[in-house]
Amino acid sequence: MAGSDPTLAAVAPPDTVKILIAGGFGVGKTTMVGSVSEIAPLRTEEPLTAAGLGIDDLNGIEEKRATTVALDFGRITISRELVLYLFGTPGQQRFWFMWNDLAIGALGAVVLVDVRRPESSFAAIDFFERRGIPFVVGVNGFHGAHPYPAEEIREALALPKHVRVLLCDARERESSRDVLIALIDQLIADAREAS
Ligand SMILES: Nc1nc2c(ncn2[C@@H]2O[C@H](COP(=O)(O)OP(=O)(O)O)[C@@H](O)[C@H]2O)c(=O)[nH]1
Ligand SMILES: [Mg+2]
Repeated sequence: MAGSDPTLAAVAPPDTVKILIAGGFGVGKTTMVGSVSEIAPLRTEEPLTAAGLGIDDLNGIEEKRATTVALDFGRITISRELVLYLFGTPGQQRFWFMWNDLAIGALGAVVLVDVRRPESSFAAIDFFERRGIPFVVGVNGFHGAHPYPAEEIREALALPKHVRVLLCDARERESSRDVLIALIDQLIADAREAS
């Protein structure tokens, strides 16, 4: 019987889970998908051009040269049983119409926050809260600096107690992976509670 053959069980395909990487414009979504993905991430970036002038708010992110126009896509294997497919959402307001489609089938999300402009991620937090999609908050410390403890950021963002807040560096694979693992822990805890 196939089901009882341990060699077959060992090669059973892993569960695949769709996760969104969301947050405001320039918070490090593309960077995170790129640092953590084990396949060359699919990027749909366009150079920031005059067309976005006055539309895309570049305040505080003057170093930003490209922007995601559709999505970033990456993959990370967490264990033999679990593979995450990562979808980075476009951050600018003019692309938010895509978020509903991107959210279909997503089990959870990481909302990235730029510690210097936390308000740019309010809309993303609101989006997942309204839809009841579980999320964790990753606080991307630009220049590796974390001036505020996680609890202070939780308060600033008016996040409920159950939402985990993690300080991270989107450029670092390990750090980005830790944020995703915290999300998986959250999803497992939610599932246990519900059953
Ligand atoms: N210094 C620093 N730069 C970062 C960090 N994360 C992202 N960046 C840079 O900030 C800019 C915006 O990041 P990006 O990933 O494109 O943001 P997105 O709009 O959320 O996809 C890019 O130039 C990144 O290289 C970080 O942790 N530290
Ligand atoms: Mg991007």
